[in-house]
Amino acid sequence: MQNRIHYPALLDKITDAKTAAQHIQDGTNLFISGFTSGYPKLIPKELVRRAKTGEQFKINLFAGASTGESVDGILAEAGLVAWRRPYMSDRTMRRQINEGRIHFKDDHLSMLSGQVRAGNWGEVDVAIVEALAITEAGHLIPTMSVGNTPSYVRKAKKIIIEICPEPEDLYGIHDIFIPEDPPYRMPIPIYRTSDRIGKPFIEMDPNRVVGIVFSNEEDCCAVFTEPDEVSQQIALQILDFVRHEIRQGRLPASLPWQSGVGDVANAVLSGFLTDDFYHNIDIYSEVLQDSVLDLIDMGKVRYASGSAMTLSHKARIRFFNELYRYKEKVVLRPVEISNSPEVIRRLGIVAINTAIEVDIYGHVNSTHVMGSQLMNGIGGSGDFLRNGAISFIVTPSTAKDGKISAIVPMVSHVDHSEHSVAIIVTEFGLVDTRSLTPRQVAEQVIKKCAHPDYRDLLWDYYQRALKNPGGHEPHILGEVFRLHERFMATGDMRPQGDAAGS
Ligand code: 0RQ
Repeated sequence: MQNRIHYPALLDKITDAKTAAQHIQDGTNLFISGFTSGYPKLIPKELVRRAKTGEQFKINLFAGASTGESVDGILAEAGLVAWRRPYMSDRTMRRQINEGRIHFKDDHLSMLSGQVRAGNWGEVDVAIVEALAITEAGHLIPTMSVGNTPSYVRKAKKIIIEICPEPEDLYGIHDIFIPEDPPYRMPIPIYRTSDRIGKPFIEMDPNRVVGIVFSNEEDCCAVFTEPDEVSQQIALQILDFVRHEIRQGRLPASLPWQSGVGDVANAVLSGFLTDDFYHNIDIYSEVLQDSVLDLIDMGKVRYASGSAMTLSHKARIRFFNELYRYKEKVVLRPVEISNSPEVIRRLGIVAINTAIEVDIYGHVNSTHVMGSQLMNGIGGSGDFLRNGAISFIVTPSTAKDGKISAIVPMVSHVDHSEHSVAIIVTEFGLVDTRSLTPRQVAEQVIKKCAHPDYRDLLWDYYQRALKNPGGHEPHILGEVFRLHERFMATGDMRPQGDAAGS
Protein backbone atom coordinates (compact mmCIF):
# COMPACT_ATOMS: atom_id res chain seq x y z
CA MET A 1 0.00 0.00 0.00
CA GLN A 2 3.05 2.26 -0.09
CA ASN A 3 1.88 3.36 -3.52
CA ARG A 4 -0.93 5.25 -1.77
CA ILE A 5 1.68 7.74 -0.58
CA HIS A 6 2.27 9.95 -3.60
CA TYR A 7 4.40 12.40 -1.61
CA PRO A 8 7.79 10.66 -1.35
CA ALA A 9 9.08 12.73 1.59
CA LEU A 10 6.47 11.05 3.79
CA LEU A 11 7.58 7.49 3.02
CA ASP A 12 9.97 7.51 5.96
CA LYS A 13 7.04 8.21 8.31
CA ILE A 14 5.65 4.72 7.70
CA THR A 15 5.59 2.93 10.99
CA ASP A 16 3.52 0.51 13.07
CA ALA A 17 0.55 1.31 15.29
CA LYS A 18 2.52 0.78 18.49
CA THR A 19 5.15 3.37 17.59
CA ALA A 20 2.65 5.87 16.19
CA ALA A 21 0.44 5.59 19.28
CA GLN A 22 3.36 6.62 21.51
CA HIS A 23 2.47 10.20 20.59
CA ILE A 24 -0.71 9.73 22.61
CA GLN A 25 -0.16 9.98 26.34
CA ASP A 26 -2.12 10.81 29.49
CA GLY A 27 -4.11 14.02 28.91
CA THR A 28 -3.66 14.13 25.12
CA ASN A 29 -6.38 15.96 23.24
CA LEU A 30 -7.02 13.43 20.52
CA PHE A 31 -9.00 14.52 17.46
CA ILE A 32 -10.04 11.71 15.13
CA SER A 33 -11.66 11.52 11.73
CA GLY A 34 -14.96 9.71 11.62
CA PHE A 35 -18.61 10.47 11.30
CA THR A 36 -20.44 7.14 11.55
CA SER A 37 -17.77 5.88 9.12
CA GLY A 38 -14.23 6.79 8.14
CA TYR A 39 -12.79 6.58 11.66
CA PRO A 40 -9.29 5.22 12.42
CA LYS A 41 -9.19 1.58 13.44
CA LEU A 42 -5.64 0.61 14.40
CA ILE A 43 -4.54 3.30 16.87
CA PRO A 44 -7.67 3.00 19.09
CA LYS A 45 -7.00 -0.76 19.34
CA GLU A 46 -3.39 -0.09 20.22
CA LEU A 47 -4.47 2.30 23.00
CA VAL A 48 -6.72 -0.42 24.39
CA ARG A 49 -3.82 -2.90 24.24
CA ARG A 50 -1.67 -0.49 26.25
CA ALA A 51 -4.42 -0.06 28.83
CA LYS A 52 -4.65 -3.83 29.17
CA THR A 53 -0.95 -4.03 30.03
CA GLY A 54 -1.75 -1.84 33.03
CA GLU A 55 -0.65 1.54 31.66
CA GLN A 56 -2.69 4.28 33.34
CA PHE A 57 -3.74 7.08 31.02
CA LYS A 58 -6.82 8.92 29.80
CA ILE A 59 -7.41 10.88 26.62
CA ASN A 60 -9.79 13.65 25.63
CA LEU A 61 -11.50 12.27 22.54
CA PHE A 62 -13.00 14.45 19.84
CA ALA A 63 -14.52 13.06 16.62
CA GLY A 64 -16.83 14.27 13.85
CA ALA A 65 -19.82 12.47 15.35
CA SER A 66 -20.50 8.86 16.38
CA THR A 67 -17.82 6.26 15.74
CA GLY A 68 -19.66 3.29 17.19
CA GLU A 69 -18.38 0.30 19.02
CA SER A 70 -15.01 0.07 17.28
CA VAL A 71 -13.75 3.38 18.65
CA ASP A 72 -16.12 4.89 21.23
CA GLY A 73 -17.10 1.48 22.57
CA ILE A 74 -13.67 -0.05 23.05
CA LEU A 75 -12.04 3.12 24.37
CA ALA A 76 -14.83 3.66 26.89
CA GLU A 77 -14.76 0.00 27.92
CA ALA A 78 -11.02 0.30 28.59
CA GLY A 79 -11.67 3.36 30.78
CA LEU A 80 -9.53 5.55 28.52
CA VAL A 81 -11.83 8.49 27.86
CA ALA A 82 -11.87 11.56 30.10
CA TRP A 83 -13.73 13.87 27.71
CA ARG A 84 -15.81 13.17 24.60
CA ARG A 85 -17.29 15.63 22.08
CA PRO A 86 -19.59 15.73 20.05
CA TYR A 87 -22.52 13.30 19.27
CA MET A 88 -21.97 9.64 20.11
CA SER A 89 -24.29 6.66 20.09
CA ASP A 90 -22.38 3.84 21.75
CA ARG A 91 -24.07 2.08 24.69
CA THR A 92 -20.95 1.68 26.85
CA MET A 93 -19.90 5.28 26.35
CA ARG A 94 -23.48 6.46 26.96
CA ARG A 95 -23.57 4.59 30.27
CA GLN A 96 -20.29 6.14 31.41
CA ILE A 97 -21.41 9.63 30.39
CA ASN A 98 -24.61 9.18 32.38
CA GLU A 99 -22.62 7.91 35.37
CA GLY A 100 -20.51 11.07 35.20
CA ARG A 101 -17.35 9.07 34.40
CA ILE A 102 -16.89 10.66 30.97
CA HIS A 103 -17.32 14.42 30.53
CA PHE A 104 -19.55 15.15 27.54
CA LYS A 105 -20.76 18.42 26.08
CA ASP A 106 -23.33 18.57 23.32
CA ASP A 107 -23.35 21.14 20.49
CA HIS A 108 -24.94 21.69 17.11
CA LEU A 109 -22.70 19.84 14.68
CA SER A 110 -22.52 22.80 12.30
CA MET A 111 -20.69 24.84 14.93
CA LEU A 112 -17.92 22.49 15.94
CA SER A 113 -15.24 23.08 13.32
CA GLY A 114 -15.35 26.83 13.94
CA GLN A 115 -15.06 26.25 17.68
CA VAL A 116 -12.03 24.04 17.18
CA ARG A 117 -10.37 26.59 14.89
CA ALA A 118 -11.08 29.29 17.48
CA GLY A 119 -9.31 27.15 20.09
CA ASN A 120 -12.42 26.65 22.25
CA TRP A 121 -11.79 22.93 22.55
CA GLY A 122 -8.18 23.31 23.63
CA GLU A 123 -5.04 22.45 21.71
CA VAL A 124 -5.31 19.87 18.94
CA ASP A 125 -2.41 17.78 20.24
CA VAL A 126 -2.82 14.84 17.89
CA ALA A 127 -5.15 14.20 14.95
CA ILE A 128 -5.61 10.67 13.65
CA VAL A 129 -7.09 10.55 10.20
CA GLU A 130 -8.21 7.63 8.11
CA ALA A 131 -7.21 8.37 4.52
CA LEU A 132 -7.33 6.75 1.11
CA ALA A 133 -4.07 8.24 0.05
CA ILE A 134 -1.67 11.16 0.30
CA THR A 135 -1.50 13.31 -2.83
CA GLU A 136 1.63 14.39 -4.72
CA ALA A 137 1.46 17.73 -2.92
CA GLY A 138 1.20 16.04 0.49
CA HIS A 139 -2.54 16.48 1.04
CA LEU A 140 -5.03 13.94 2.35
CA ILE A 141 -7.82 12.16 0.57
CA PRO A 142 -10.40 11.17 3.17
CA THR A 143 -12.52 8.02 3.07
CA MET A 144 -16.25 7.61 3.64
CA SER A 145 -16.72 10.64 5.87
CA VAL A 146 -15.45 14.20 6.13
CA GLY A 147 -16.98 15.54 9.36
CA ASN A 148 -14.65 17.99 11.12
CA THR A 149 -11.46 16.41 9.79
CA PRO A 150 -10.31 19.35 7.62
CA SER A 151 -10.26 21.67 10.65
CA TYR A 152 -8.69 19.05 12.92
CA VAL A 153 -5.90 18.56 10.37
CA ARG A 154 -5.42 22.30 9.99
CA LYS A 155 -5.01 22.80 13.74
CA ALA A 156 -3.17 19.59 14.70
CA LYS A 157 0.32 19.77 16.15
CA LYS A 158 0.89 16.14 15.21
CA ILE A 159 -0.89 14.06 12.59
CA ILE A 160 -1.10 10.27 12.40
CA ILE A 161 -2.52 8.80 9.20
CA GLU A 162 -4.14 5.41 8.81
CA ILE A 163 -4.13 4.52 5.14
CA CYS A 164 -7.01 2.15 4.49
CA PRO A 165 -7.81 -0.23 1.66
CA GLU A 166 -10.86 1.54 0.19
CA PRO A 167 -10.46 1.95 -3.60
CA GLU A 168 -8.52 5.07 -4.57
CA ASP A 169 -11.26 5.70 -7.14
CA LEU A 170 -13.20 7.33 -4.32
CA TYR A 171 -10.98 10.33 -5.06
CA GLY A 172 -13.18 13.12 -6.33
CA ILE A 173 -16.25 12.42 -4.23
CA HIS A 174 -15.22 14.92 -1.56
CA ASP A 175 -15.62 18.68 -1.71
CA ILE A 176 -13.49 20.25 1.00
CA PHE A 177 -14.09 23.89 1.84
CA ILE A 178 -13.22 25.65 5.08
CA PRO A 179 -14.96 29.02 5.37
CA GLU A 180 -13.11 32.03 6.73
CA ASP A 181 -13.91 32.69 10.35
CA PRO A 182 -15.77 35.83 11.46
CA PRO A 183 -15.39 38.72 10.93
CA TYR A 184 -14.02 37.76 7.50
CA ARG A 185 -16.61 35.13 6.59
CA MET A 186 -18.08 35.44 3.12
CA PRO A 187 -21.23 33.69 1.89
CA ILE A 188 -20.76 29.94 1.41
CA PRO A 189 -21.34 29.78 -2.36
CA ILE A 190 -23.64 26.77 -2.53
CA TYR A 191 -26.79 27.58 -4.48
CA ARG A 192 -27.77 24.04 -5.53
CA THR A 193 -27.28 20.68 -3.80
CA SER A 194 -24.73 19.66 -6.42
CA ASP A 195 -22.53 22.78 -6.28
CA ARG A 196 -18.88 22.04 -5.60
CA ILE A 197 -16.96 24.86 -4.01
CA GLY A 198 -13.76 23.34 -2.67
CA LYS A 199 -11.01 20.83 -3.33
CA PRO A 200 -11.17 17.04 -3.54
CA PHE A 201 -8.60 16.68 -0.74
CA ILE A 202 -7.90 17.96 2.78
CA GLU A 203 -5.01 20.42 2.86
CA MET A 204 -2.30 19.25 5.21
CA ASP A 205 1.13 20.41 6.29
CA PRO A 206 3.19 17.22 5.73
CA ASN A 207 5.78 18.41 8.25
CA ARG A 208 3.34 17.69 11.06
CA VAL A 209 2.88 14.05 10.12
CA VAL A 210 4.48 11.87 12.82
CA GLY A 211 3.38 8.45 11.65
CA ILE A 212 1.67 6.62 8.82
CA VAL A 213 0.24 3.15 9.35
CA PHE A 214 -1.45 0.81 6.92
CA SER A 215 -4.77 -0.66 7.87
CA ASN A 216 -6.69 -3.55 6.38
CA GLU A 217 -9.80 -2.87 8.36
CA GLU A 218 -13.12 -1.71 7.03
CA ASP A 219 -15.76 0.37 8.76
CA CYS A 220 -18.20 -1.64 10.85
CA CYS A 221 -21.09 -1.81 8.46
CA ALA A 222 -24.47 -0.44 9.38
CA VAL A 223 -27.33 -2.86 9.86
CA PHE A 224 -30.62 -1.61 8.49
CA THR A 225 -33.96 -3.23 9.19
CA GLU A 226 -37.00 -2.96 6.98
CA PRO A 227 -39.16 -0.04 8.14
CA ASP A 228 -41.81 -1.23 10.60
CA GLU A 229 -45.49 -0.32 10.34
CA VAL A 230 -45.22 2.68 12.65
CA SER A 231 -42.32 4.18 10.68
CA GLN A 232 -44.13 3.51 7.42
CA GLN A 233 -47.27 5.24 8.72
CA ILE A 234 -45.25 8.30 9.71
CA ALA A 235 -43.40 8.34 6.39
CA LEU A 236 -46.62 8.04 4.36
CA GLN A 237 -48.16 11.01 6.14
CA ILE A 238 -45.09 13.16 5.45
CA LEU A 239 -45.00 12.21 1.78
CA ASP A 240 -48.76 12.87 1.42
CA PHE A 241 -48.49 16.19 3.21
CA VAL A 242 -45.58 17.46 1.13
CA ARG A 243 -47.26 16.28 -2.08
CA HIS A 244 -50.37 18.23 -1.09
CA GLU A 245 -48.36 21.37 -0.30
CA ILE A 246 -46.58 21.13 -3.66
CA ARG A 247 -49.89 20.66 -5.51
CA GLN A 248 -51.35 23.66 -3.72
CA GLY A 249 -48.36 25.73 -4.88
CA ARG A 250 -47.20 26.38 -1.32
CA LEU A 251 -43.96 24.44 -1.63
CA PRO A 252 -41.69 24.23 -4.70
CA ALA A 253 -41.32 20.66 -5.97
CA SER A 254 -37.55 20.88 -6.17
CA LEU A 255 -36.64 21.51 -2.52
CA PRO A 256 -33.92 19.18 -1.21
CA TRP A 257 -34.69 16.69 1.58
CA GLN A 258 -32.88 15.99 4.80
CA SER A 259 -33.75 12.93 6.77
CA GLY A 260 -32.24 12.31 10.20
CA VAL A 261 -31.07 9.11 11.83
CA GLY A 262 -33.16 6.04 12.60
CA ASP A 263 -36.03 3.97 11.26
CA VAL A 264 -38.42 6.76 10.37
CA ALA A 265 -35.76 8.60 8.41
CA ASN A 266 -35.10 5.44 6.44
CA ALA A 267 -38.79 4.81 5.94
CA VAL A 268 -39.27 8.26 4.37
CA LEU A 269 -36.49 7.70 1.88
CA SER A 270 -37.76 4.17 1.19
CA GLY A 271 -41.22 5.69 0.68
CA PHE A 272 -39.86 7.60 -2.32
CA LEU A 273 -39.03 4.29 -3.98
CA THR A 274 -42.67 3.35 -4.46
CA ASP A 275 -44.11 6.83 -4.82
CA ASP A 276 -44.63 7.93 -8.43
CA PHE A 277 -45.06 11.59 -7.53
CA TYR A 278 -41.49 12.26 -6.48
CA HIS A 279 -38.78 12.49 -9.18
CA ASN A 280 -35.41 14.17 -9.48
CA ILE A 281 -35.04 14.36 -5.72
CA ASP A 282 -32.22 16.34 -4.17
CA ILE A 283 -30.93 15.13 -0.82
CA TYR A 284 -29.00 17.65 1.27
CA SER A 285 -28.39 15.83 4.49
CA GLU A 286 -25.77 14.77 6.99
CA VAL A 287 -25.42 11.00 6.67
CA LEU A 288 -26.26 9.17 3.45
CA GLN A 289 -27.44 5.60 3.91
CA ASP A 290 -28.38 2.57 1.78
CA SER A 291 -31.71 4.05 0.76
CA VAL A 292 -29.89 6.79 -1.16
CA LEU A 293 -28.18 4.17 -3.33
CA ASP A 294 -31.55 2.50 -3.96
CA LEU A 295 -33.01 5.83 -5.04
CA ILE A 296 -30.04 6.54 -7.32
CA ASP A 297 -30.46 3.09 -8.88
CA MET A 298 -34.11 3.88 -9.61
CA GLY A 299 -33.10 7.13 -11.27
CA LYS A 300 -34.99 9.12 -8.63
CA VAL A 301 -32.10 11.15 -7.24
CA ARG A 302 -30.79 14.21 -9.01
CA TYR A 303 -28.01 14.71 -6.47
CA ALA A 304 -27.17 13.72 -2.89
CA SER A 305 -24.96 15.74 -0.58
CA GLY A 306 -23.84 14.66 2.88
CA SER A 307 -20.90 14.61 5.25
CA ALA A 308 -20.63 10.82 5.44
CA MET A 309 -21.84 7.59 3.89
CA THR A 310 -22.87 4.79 6.20
CA LEU A 311 -23.69 1.67 4.26
CA SER A 312 -24.59 -1.91 5.03
CA HIS A 313 -22.09 -4.55 3.91
CA LYS A 314 -24.17 -5.38 0.83
CA ALA A 315 -24.57 -1.74 -0.16
CA ARG A 316 -20.83 -1.10 0.29
CA ILE A 317 -20.01 -3.81 -2.23
CA ARG A 318 -22.54 -2.39 -4.65
CA PHE A 319 -21.23 1.14 -4.09
CA PHE A 320 -17.60 0.28 -4.75
CA ASN A 321 -18.43 -1.99 -7.71
CA GLU A 322 -20.14 0.87 -9.51
CA LEU A 323 -18.38 3.80 -7.97
CA TYR A 324 -18.12 5.64 -11.29
CA ARG A 325 -21.93 5.78 -11.44
CA TYR A 326 -22.58 6.80 -7.83
CA LYS A 327 -19.78 9.37 -7.82
CA GLU A 328 -21.65 11.38 -10.43
CA LYS A 329 -24.51 11.79 -7.99
CA VAL A 330 -22.88 12.10 -4.57
CA VAL A 331 -20.72 14.68 -2.81
CA LEU A 332 -19.28 14.47 0.72
CA ARG A 333 -18.60 17.76 2.51
CA PRO A 334 -17.30 18.98 5.88
CA VAL A 335 -20.12 18.93 8.42
CA GLU A 336 -19.96 22.70 8.83
CA ILE A 337 -21.05 22.86 5.18
CA SER A 338 -23.49 19.92 5.08
CA ASN A 339 -25.18 21.36 8.19
CA SER A 340 -24.58 25.03 7.54
CA PRO A 341 -27.62 27.06 8.69
CA GLU A 342 -26.86 29.56 5.92
CA VAL A 343 -26.93 26.91 3.19
CA ILE A 344 -29.92 25.06 4.68
CA ARG A 345 -31.89 28.32 4.66
CA ARG A 346 -30.82 29.19 1.15
CA LEU A 347 -31.64 25.81 -0.36
CA GLY A 348 -34.95 25.54 1.53
CA ILE A 349 -34.58 22.07 2.97
CA VAL A 350 -37.49 19.79 3.83
CA ALA A 351 -36.13 18.63 7.20
CA ILE A 352 -37.26 15.48 9.01
CA ASN A 353 -35.86 14.63 12.43
CA THR A 354 -36.82 12.23 15.18
CA ALA A 355 -37.64 13.17 18.76
CA ILE A 356 -37.57 11.30 22.03
CA GLU A 357 -40.60 13.27 23.18
CA VAL A 358 -42.65 16.25 22.05
CA ASP A 359 -44.89 18.31 24.26
CA ILE A 360 -48.42 19.47 23.61
CA TYR A 361 -47.13 22.91 22.54
CA GLY A 362 -44.48 21.53 20.19
CA HIS A 363 -41.29 21.79 22.22
CA VAL A 364 -38.94 18.91 21.53
CA ASN A 365 -36.59 16.69 23.50
CA SER A 366 -34.22 14.81 21.18
CA THR A 367 -31.53 13.86 23.63
CA HIS A 368 -32.42 13.05 27.26
CA VAL A 369 -34.65 10.22 28.44
CA MET A 370 -36.77 11.27 31.45
CA GLY A 371 -34.95 14.60 31.41
CA SER A 372 -31.71 13.14 32.75
CA GLN A 373 -30.24 10.26 30.78
CA LEU A 374 -28.35 11.22 27.62
CA MET A 375 -29.30 9.14 24.61
CA ASN A 376 -26.99 10.23 21.74
CA GLY A 377 -26.83 13.97 21.37
CA ILE A 378 -28.42 16.75 19.37
CA GLY A 379 -26.41 15.93 16.24
CA GLY A 380 -27.58 17.92 13.27
CA SER A 381 -31.23 17.96 14.28
CA GLY A 382 -31.10 21.59 15.44
CA ASP A 383 -29.18 22.74 12.38
CA PHE A 384 -31.86 21.35 10.10
CA LEU A 385 -35.01 21.87 12.18
CA ARG A 386 -34.32 25.51 12.92
CA ASN A 387 -33.34 26.39 9.37
CA GLY A 388 -35.35 24.11 7.10
CA ALA A 389 -38.00 25.61 4.82
CA ILE A 390 -40.35 23.17 6.45
CA SER A 391 -39.41 21.16 9.52
CA PHE A 392 -41.00 17.88 10.56
CA ILE A 393 -40.45 16.42 13.99
CA VAL A 394 -41.49 12.80 14.08
CA THR A 395 -41.81 10.14 16.76
CA PRO A 396 -43.70 6.93 17.38
CA SER A 397 -46.51 7.90 19.77
CA THR A 398 -45.15 5.61 22.51
CA ALA A 399 -41.88 3.98 23.54
CA LYS A 400 -41.09 0.85 25.56
CA ASP A 401 -44.17 -1.15 24.55
CA GLY A 402 -46.57 1.68 25.29
CA LYS A 403 -45.28 2.35 28.79
CA ILE A 404 -43.99 5.78 27.75
CA SER A 405 -45.97 8.40 25.88
CA ALA A 406 -43.87 10.41 23.45
CA ILE A 407 -46.47 13.18 23.69
CA VAL A 408 -46.21 14.77 27.14
CA PRO A 409 -47.52 17.92 28.84
CA MET A 410 -44.03 19.45 29.00
CA VAL A 411 -40.81 17.98 27.66
CA SER A 412 -38.41 16.91 30.38
CA HIS A 413 -35.46 18.41 28.47
CA VAL A 414 -35.53 21.02 25.69
CA ASP A 415 -33.50 20.76 22.49
CA HIS A 416 -35.81 22.50 20.03
CA SER A 417 -38.53 24.98 20.79
CA GLU A 418 -41.97 25.41 19.25
CA HIS A 419 -40.43 28.11 17.06
CA SER A 420 -38.24 25.61 15.20
CA VAL A 421 -40.90 22.99 14.60
CA ALA A 422 -43.49 23.26 11.85
CA ILE A 423 -45.10 19.84 11.65
CA ILE A 424 -45.49 17.20 14.36
CA VAL A 425 -46.09 13.62 13.23
CA THR A 426 -46.75 10.30 14.94
CA GLU A 427 -48.22 7.15 13.43
CA PHE A 428 -51.68 8.42 14.45
CA GLY A 429 -51.63 11.82 12.83
CA LEU A 430 -49.95 14.98 11.69
CA VAL A 431 -50.36 18.54 12.99
CA ASP A 432 -49.25 21.52 10.94
CA THR A 433 -48.56 24.07 13.68
CA ARG A 434 -47.66 26.94 11.38
CA SER A 435 -50.94 28.78 11.55
CA LEU A 436 -52.12 27.58 14.95
CA THR A 437 -52.00 29.28 18.33
CA PRO A 438 -50.31 27.29 21.13
CA ARG A 439 -53.75 26.35 22.48
CA GLN A 440 -54.82 25.08 19.06
CA VAL A 441 -51.57 23.15 18.77
CA ALA A 442 -52.19 21.49 22.12
CA GLU A 443 -55.74 20.48 21.18
CA GLN A 444 -54.69 18.99 17.87
CA VAL A 445 -51.54 17.29 19.12
CA ILE A 446 -53.50 15.57 21.89
CA LYS A 447 -56.35 14.56 19.57
CA LYS A 448 -54.32 13.60 16.51
CA CYS A 449 -50.82 12.60 17.60
CA ALA A 450 -51.07 11.12 21.10
CA HIS A 451 -51.59 7.39 21.51
CA PRO A 452 -55.23 6.58 22.45
CA ASP A 453 -54.02 5.20 25.82
CA TYR A 454 -52.82 8.69 26.75
CA ARG A 455 -55.32 10.99 25.05
CA ASP A 456 -57.74 11.28 27.99
CA LEU A 457 -54.90 11.87 30.45
CA LEU A 458 -53.42 14.64 28.34
CA TRP A 459 -56.82 16.15 27.55
CA ASP A 460 -57.78 16.18 31.21
CA TYR A 461 -54.49 17.87 32.11
CA TYR A 462 -54.90 20.46 29.37
CA GLN A 463 -58.52 21.26 30.28
CA ARG A 464 -57.61 21.80 33.92
CA ALA A 465 -54.58 23.93 32.92
CA LEU A 466 -56.88 26.04 30.73
CA LYS A 467 -59.11 26.78 33.70
CA ASN A 468 -56.33 27.44 36.15
CA PRO A 469 -53.91 29.08 35.60
CA GLY A 470 -54.97 29.65 31.95
CA GLY A 471 -52.72 31.88 29.88
CA HIS A 472 -51.18 31.71 26.43
CA GLU A 473 -49.59 28.28 27.01
CA PRO A 474 -51.40 27.01 30.09
CA HIS A 475 -49.46 24.69 32.40
CA ILE A 476 -50.03 23.42 35.91
CA LEU A 477 -46.48 23.69 37.11
CA GLY A 478 -46.86 21.26 39.99
CA GLU A 479 -48.12 18.61 37.62
CA VAL A 480 -46.29 18.95 34.29
CA PHE A 481 -43.98 16.01 34.91
CA ARG A 482 -46.51 13.69 36.55
CA LEU A 483 -46.33 11.18 33.66
CA HIS A 484 -42.54 11.10 33.88
CA GLU A 485 -42.64 10.77 37.65
CA ARG A 486 -45.10 7.92 37.43
CA PHE A 487 -42.86 6.11 34.96
CA MET A 488 -39.88 6.57 37.27
CA ALA A 489 -41.90 5.21 40.18
CA THR A 490 -43.82 2.37 38.51
CA GLY A 491 -42.18 1.71 35.13
CA ASP A 492 -45.32 2.84 33.28
CA MET A 493 -46.67 6.33 32.56
CA ARG A 494 -50.20 4.96 32.62
CA PRO A 495 -51.97 5.02 35.97
CA GLN A 496 -52.51 1.58 37.47
CA GLY A 497 -56.06 1.48 38.84
CA ASP A 498 -56.04 5.23 39.47
CA ALA A 499 -59.44 6.25 38.15
CA ALA A 500 -58.71 9.96 38.29
CA GLY A 501 -55.72 9.31 36.12
CA SER A 502 -53.96 12.43 37.12
O1 0RQ B 1 -34.33 2.51 23.03
O2 0RQ B 1 -32.30 1.55 22.06
O3 0RQ B 1 -33.14 0.77 24.27
O4 0RQ B 1 -34.39 0.22 22.18
O5 0RQ B 1 -34.70 5.48 22.32
O6 0RQ B 1 -35.42 4.94 19.71
O7 0RQ B 1 -37.49 4.38 18.44
O8 0RQ B 1 -35.31 3.11 18.00
O9 0RQ B 1 -35.67 5.54 17.32
O10 0RQ B 1 -33.32 5.05 16.47
O11 0RQ B 1 -34.85 6.81 15.50
O12 0RQ B 1 -33.77 7.11 17.74
C1 0RQ B 1 -34.33 10.52 19.04
C2 0RQ B 1 -32.79 8.76 19.91
C3 0RQ B 1 -34.50 8.23 18.17
C4 0RQ B 1 -32.49 9.61 17.55
C5 0RQ B 1 -33.52 9.30 18.70
C6 0RQ B 1 -35.76 4.97 23.13
C7 0RQ B 1 -36.26 3.76 22.37
C8 0RQ B 1 -34.94 3.14 21.93
C9 0RQ B 1 -34.10 4.73 20.13
P1 0RQ B 1 -33.48 1.16 22.88
P2 0RQ B 1 -35.99 4.39 18.35
P3 0RQ B 1 -34.34 6.09 16.66
C10 0RQ B 1 -29.24 14.59 12.37
C11 0RQ B 1 -30.27 13.79 13.07
C12 0RQ B 1 -31.04 13.15 17.86
C13 0RQ B 1 -30.03 13.46 16.78
C14 0RQ B 1 -30.64 13.67 15.44
C15 0RQ B 1 -31.51 10.72 17.93
C16 0RQ B 1 -34.11 4.38 21.61
O13 0RQ B 1 -33.19 10.00 16.41
O14 0RQ B 1 -30.51 10.47 18.57
O15 0RQ B 1 -31.82 13.90 15.31
N1 0RQ B 1 -31.84 11.98 17.53
N2 0RQ B 1 -29.84 13.60 14.43
O16 0RQ B 1 -37.01 2.90 23.21
C17 0RQ B 1 -37.64 6.73 26.67
C18 0RQ B 1 -38.89 8.05 25.20
C19 0RQ B 1 -38.22 7.41 24.11
C20 0RQ B 1 -37.27 6.44 24.42
C21 0RQ B 1 -37.40 6.65 22.26
N3 0RQ B 1 -39.81 8.99 24.99
N4 0RQ B 1 -38.55 7.69 26.44
N5 0RQ B 1 -36.97 6.10 25.70
N6 0RQ B 1 -36.79 6.00 23.25
N7 0RQ B 1 -38.29 7.52 22.76
C22 0RQ B 1 -29.55 15.01 11.01
C23 0RQ B 1 -29.10 14.16 9.86
O17 0RQ B 1 -29.09 14.58 8.78
C24 0RQ B 1 -28.67 12.75 10.06
